[in-house]
Amino acid sequence: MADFVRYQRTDNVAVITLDNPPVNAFSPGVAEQLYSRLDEATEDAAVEAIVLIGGGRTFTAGADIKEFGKFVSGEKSPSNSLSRVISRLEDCPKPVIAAIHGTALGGGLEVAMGCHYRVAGASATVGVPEVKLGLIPGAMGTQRLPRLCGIARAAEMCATGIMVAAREAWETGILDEIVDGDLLPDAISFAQAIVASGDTPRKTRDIDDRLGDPAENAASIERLKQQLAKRTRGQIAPAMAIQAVEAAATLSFDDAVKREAELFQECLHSEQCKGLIHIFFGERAVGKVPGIDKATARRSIETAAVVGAGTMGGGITMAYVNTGIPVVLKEIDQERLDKGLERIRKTYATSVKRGRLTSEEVERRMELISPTVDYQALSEADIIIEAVFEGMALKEQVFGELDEVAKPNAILATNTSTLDIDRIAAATKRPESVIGHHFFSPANVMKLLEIVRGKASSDDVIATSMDMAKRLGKIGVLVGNCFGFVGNRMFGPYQREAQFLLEEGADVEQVDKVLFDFGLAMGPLAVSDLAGIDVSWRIHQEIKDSIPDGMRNSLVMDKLYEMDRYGQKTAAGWYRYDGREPIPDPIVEELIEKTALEAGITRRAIADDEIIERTMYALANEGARLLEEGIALRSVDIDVVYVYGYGFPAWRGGPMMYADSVGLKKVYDRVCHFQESQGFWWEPAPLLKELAESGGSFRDYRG
Ligand code: 3H9
Repeated sequence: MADFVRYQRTDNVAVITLDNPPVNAFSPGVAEQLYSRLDEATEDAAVEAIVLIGGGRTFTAGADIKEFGKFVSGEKSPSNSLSRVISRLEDCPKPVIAAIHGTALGGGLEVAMGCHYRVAGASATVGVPEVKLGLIPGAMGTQRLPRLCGIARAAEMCATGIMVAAREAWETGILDEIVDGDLLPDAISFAQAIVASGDTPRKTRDIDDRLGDPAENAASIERLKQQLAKRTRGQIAPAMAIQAVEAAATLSFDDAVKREAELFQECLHSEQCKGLIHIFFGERAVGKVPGIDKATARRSIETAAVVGAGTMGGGITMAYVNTGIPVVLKEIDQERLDKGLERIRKTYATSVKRGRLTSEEVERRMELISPTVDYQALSEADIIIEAVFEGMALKEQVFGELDEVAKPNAILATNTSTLDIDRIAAATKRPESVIGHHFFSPANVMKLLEIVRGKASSDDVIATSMDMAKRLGKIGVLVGNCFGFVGNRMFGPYQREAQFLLEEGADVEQVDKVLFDFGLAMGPLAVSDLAGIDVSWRIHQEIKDSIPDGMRNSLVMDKLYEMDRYGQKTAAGWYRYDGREPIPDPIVEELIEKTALEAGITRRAIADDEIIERTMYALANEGARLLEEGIALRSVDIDVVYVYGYGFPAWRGGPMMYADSVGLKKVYDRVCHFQESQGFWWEPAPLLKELAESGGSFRDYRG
């Protein structure tokens, strides 16, 4: 077994260093080795105090998340080695000081709280983010944290998983000292001062004067629960985290630890924990693209240009200037340009109002934008992102013009959400420099960037695009070129089924409510109103000729378009709107009923389960096609696209993981049933059939 824990002595202080790169997670063996090193330090008569520090970039990121799946599947028996070593730290007769740099997270902070004192570098952060994995702190953290910073603050930290900066952690009592100099020598001096004071080591479990006033705690927790009701809708771990922390006030330390263990196990065995861990690793997996690595050349990006100052162009401009990259913003005339700039200013003004930005910061960002109506002004940009209307002819024209003015090594990116990248690239004499950068609205907020590789896109353009996503604070997912790429190609069948269900007897509110309750950020019809019925109609015109004969069409949406009901922007679409508040509209209900009658569709009561099956299995079936065609690299890439671009609940792990959790045999059987009862568009994807018959899963499918 590798050496995960190093030991050395400096004068009368033993320095124990965790050394399990990249983040010193407590992988199998780490806790055991730490235990032995503590024995060694205890037995060494020359040692009077111990400093525990992390090697490399961080203290420790806590338990090894990869291990949890093995416990749940029974492959390994759950280990309590982390708790055992924390108790060993606290019971150590010599003072133990945690020296924290980087992050002390989850089990990492629990280890630090088992130490008698904590010193940290000024840039360190601490937190218990287990809830983001569908868990609660499970190594006595829910009991030690309130003993340091009070029940109210501990409940908030455990239930939200927020990271707390060193200074605030010091102010709330989690840290004892912040050092400005070199961490290790300062931590050693701190340890020697403790020795010199002659104080007996202070156990966190014995601190009983910081829990806070019961009435104030109750009020804070009530407020916290209200905040969480919306933010963590559907999730079980946040409430369990609060329950565990509250036990600190009513039970003895040992009994409360038992309660924490029960709640931790319940979370660990939940589907939600599986889903969230799948997304945690998925977020990191999507950055790994076969054939692209650190050695792949990159193009340097110091300046950008955006063509089109509409909603998308404005959002993309903000995403760039927020990162400090100057942007030339191009429109066809001054009026549109002014309107676009006004929209950007308005968005920033809202951030100032909410206290998220200062007016000075807004001015600094606005100064990074150079508005222009002249194509020549784009000639110095390292990357140009086109964000004009969704129409092939217009995009071809724009790329032809960009080809004339852009400098030789510039990346030419299109923000198209559906169109053929290769055709757009063919409008230039440099298709290797053309790539899709599909942002999601609002582009300055949404975390997903679908990076669409054309057949000629060069490796350095792909690698630079993936890096650029990170610089913008986004998650870049590389996908292949086809109509709608990953996200919108799947969204087509999903929307189709939602709209067919209306014609068959469901109402707008029912469909949206069922899917909202399933966990989606918005129901499909509310999304359609937000995205714009005119936009969907325009896309539909682009692909009309390629729709197979006999394909059933969603009839109502075209009629809404003809009635100028474009959604939120016209205050009427599937709903009518009072501001942004959707209100069910009897006119739409009548329209649906009339349309169904004319089409000869007999309406019936639609069960909620059918709404879930028809929409979710439509997603999974199309996702299976994307996988077998290689448009998506892995099923988790699809899941990440849906969680970060389409408001799919992360705790369900994304649509492919959801299908896996239902069981592909069942999904396949239902898809076959819908093919018989609905029509040929439900034909099962060959990959779905193959995996259903072989007992496989999307998750384990490797192309
Ligand atoms: C816990 O502690 C439970 C206990 O309460 C009770 C137990 C009984 N385990 O994010 P990065 C990997 S639950 C395993 O790209 P950064 C990560 O997958 C845990 N692996 O770097 C990646 O691998 P690869 C509570 C982990 O600098 C590599 O490390 N702790 C773990 O942007 C680099 O990660 C958390 O939830 C882990 N714990 O960010 C902390 N952490 O190179 C989760 C990371 O193969 N971690 N990896 O792709 C984080 O938030 C970030 O990773 C961190 C570093 C901020 C630490």
